[in-house]
Amino acid sequence: AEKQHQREILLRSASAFPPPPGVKLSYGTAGFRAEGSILASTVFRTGVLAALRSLKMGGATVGLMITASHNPVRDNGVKVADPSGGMMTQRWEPFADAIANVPTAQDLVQLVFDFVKEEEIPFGGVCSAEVLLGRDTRPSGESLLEAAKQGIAAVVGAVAIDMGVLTTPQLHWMVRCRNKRRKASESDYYTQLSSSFKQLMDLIPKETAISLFDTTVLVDGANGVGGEKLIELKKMLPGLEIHVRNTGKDGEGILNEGVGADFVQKEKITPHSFDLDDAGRRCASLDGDADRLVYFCISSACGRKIDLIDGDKILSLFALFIKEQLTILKKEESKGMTDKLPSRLGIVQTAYANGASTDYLRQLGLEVVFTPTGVKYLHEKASEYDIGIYFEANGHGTILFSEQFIWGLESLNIQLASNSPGSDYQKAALRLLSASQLINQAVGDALSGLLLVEAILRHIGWSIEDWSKLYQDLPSRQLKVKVVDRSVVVTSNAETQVVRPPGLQEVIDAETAKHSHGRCFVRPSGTEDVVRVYAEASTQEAADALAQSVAREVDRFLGFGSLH
Ligand code: G16
Repeated sequence: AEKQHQREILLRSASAFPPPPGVKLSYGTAGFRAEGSILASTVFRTGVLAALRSLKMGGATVGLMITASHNPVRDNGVKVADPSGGMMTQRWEPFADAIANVPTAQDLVQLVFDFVKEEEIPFGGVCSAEVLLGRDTRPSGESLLEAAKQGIAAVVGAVAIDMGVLTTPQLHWMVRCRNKRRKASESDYYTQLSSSFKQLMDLIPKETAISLFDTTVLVDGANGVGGEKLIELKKMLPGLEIHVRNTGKDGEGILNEGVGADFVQKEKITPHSFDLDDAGRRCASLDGDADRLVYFCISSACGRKIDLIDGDKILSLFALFIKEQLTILKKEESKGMTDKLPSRLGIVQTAYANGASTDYLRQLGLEVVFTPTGVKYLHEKASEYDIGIYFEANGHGTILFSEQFIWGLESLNIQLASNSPGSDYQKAALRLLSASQLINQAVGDALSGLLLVEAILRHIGWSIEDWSKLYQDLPSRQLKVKVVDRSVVVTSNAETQVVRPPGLQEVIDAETAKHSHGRCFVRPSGTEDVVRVYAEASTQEAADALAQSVAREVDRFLGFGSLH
């Protein structure tokens, strides 16, 4: 009887959300994305999926976020966060694709019942489920949220909790904390970030604490949710002056249009509201849902041109800091206490990482590994280490600390507090503990990343120029090509080689060979309807020429012939 009741509810609700005809969606790099106007059915169905995921995980809290992050304002999207706070398991992606594309409500019910049986999900009201909902500031978000709620309500026993307008990383953080039975409200998030930031500031060596450090950072909020949240957070951060621009309030501008981390990183020019008066200042840019962060500095003589400090350089800064603390802990004198601390440090990058950054990290003696694009892949790889630092060049990344490492560090801290309180070792241990509380370990988070960068720069006493000079990026260029069907491009080897269509890789190799230090790859985007082209070479002209010639080849193989 319960099953019949469940079947009827699901059928009735699903009938109210027919899928748009002729549209095929894929879960992609970071959930479903398309024009907001066609997504109601997809979001409804993702609501059903999220509730099933919670049931499968014994009623643990799952997250559902409505955002299209860096995409234009007309787009929207939806993705699911697993109980760990990370991305939904990839094992469920085929089901996500299937449920989004199944044509009728009857087919949907059948698909769900088959899946529930296969996955042995307690279905039909025998167990409860909980889904936290969040959305960014996109105008289509409100009605899509309603669709998500109805999808969740169509699963008997499932409860939706609307957390309101949030950054994507805030929602992931809340899911993670709730499942760890920790405080998980938005104000708890601000409290955790601000108190761990203050702890790090208190641990700054005296020599650098008194230096003439510029305490101001100018932040481009991408006209999205990150700006308003940062304004909340900054009230709790004495000693750091954060000036937020492009908050999206009062008609200040359009989400992600000429602003934001994606724009700054791809175009390498100033976002709106930044000009030559800001030359030499420390500037940062968030993306539309504040899961990406890049820094930049306006050089006085060059118009809108900037010195970009991308995800690779943020990663390098984090790696330097962590390595320094581990080196202090592993010094001869403290060996008896620290040699049991598991501390394998791993760095995870993608093919977009600037070659100079990988060289730099390897010169530091660090282990660097590569995965395909997409936080879900980097995160998974980074979690194999005691400390895993991952970043995409576009500014998406974080640091993961294993539970064993944190336990080890906590017990070490207790020992040090009684044996050598206030020693360098104890401070190093405390810095690592504070960093682990400051950085959002659920997912890359521009707000927590910004605070960690600010604390580390202050710790080392570096200006933005010092940081920028850590190594010199190889000139690079990224382009997008509109193609008829991007799914025909298949890549291998962490996306550095094209396997299909046949012949394309040979052409890329031939073009690349024409340039000194040339490197080039193409891959289908998982968030936009384009094929992306990345090229690197020893001069900017050569990187531009390589990217353009390969873009023309992509167009010749797969496109509309518009680049010829
Ligand atoms: C998402 C993913 C990132 C990825 C980016 C671009 O970012 O979370 O991992 O780098 O899309 O992906 P693609 O090149 O496949 O379009 P965001 O900030 O848009 O959520």
